[in-house]
Amino acid sequence: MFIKLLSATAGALLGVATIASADDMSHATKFTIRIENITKPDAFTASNGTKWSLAFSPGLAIVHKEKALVFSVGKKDRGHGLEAQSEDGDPGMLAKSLEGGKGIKAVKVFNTPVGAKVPGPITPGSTYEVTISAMPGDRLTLTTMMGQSNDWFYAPGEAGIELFKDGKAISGDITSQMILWDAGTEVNQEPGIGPDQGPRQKAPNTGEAENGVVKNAKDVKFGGAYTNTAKAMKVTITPAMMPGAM
Ligand SMILES: [Ca+2]
Ligand SMILES: [Ca+2]
Repeated sequence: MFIKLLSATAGALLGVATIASADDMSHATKFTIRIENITKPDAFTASNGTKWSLAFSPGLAIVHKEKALVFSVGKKDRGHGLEAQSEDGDPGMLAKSLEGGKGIKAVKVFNTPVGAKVPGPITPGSTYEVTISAMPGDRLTLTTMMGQSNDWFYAPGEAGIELFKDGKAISGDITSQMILWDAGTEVNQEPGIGPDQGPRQKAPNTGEAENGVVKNAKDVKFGGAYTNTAKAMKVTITPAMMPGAM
């Protein structure tokens, strides 16, 4: 009886401790993330001579503790909203399904370019900015659609980006960690002219179903030409100065 009580008490104490640490964001570091479209207008020419510009869609900044919470490479899309993010540039459903989920600490939507009054994609020269708060051990996943594709999205590897190295907040250019992925949900057409791609499709979720898996776009038809992320965007992260650091 005594042992039972003791273990119940210990369990309760542990429970309390866990909740307290999960909620204790008073020592969190604030980070500002900038996603800049560094392409030029009409920078691309399709096989039929059509010139086109590249844009990136509204997306998400997700702070998480565990790996592979948004997608798994080589696995089918989970049906939680990555499809709408990748095909239609709409992060709303993915945000809703992730919010409050196990291992998810925060989900921030970015949808309004810096200096704009209304939500929209970032066209050449435009930038999204989003702020997050995180603690050592936290990871960051960013998602945004490659606007002239059927189902391609930029994100880091499935594990996310470690926001702290040896307890110190990361800072600077993180573009090299962003990868162009094919969500495996819609059959690819030639970028910039495909009739079922974001800017031209008749309605959201239009196009031939692919029934594929999430793959690095370098391994899919048409993908190879667009996988050098550093030619398309610049992503930087800046931790806020800690109070009293100056
Ligand atoms: Ca595809
Ligand atoms: Ca489509």
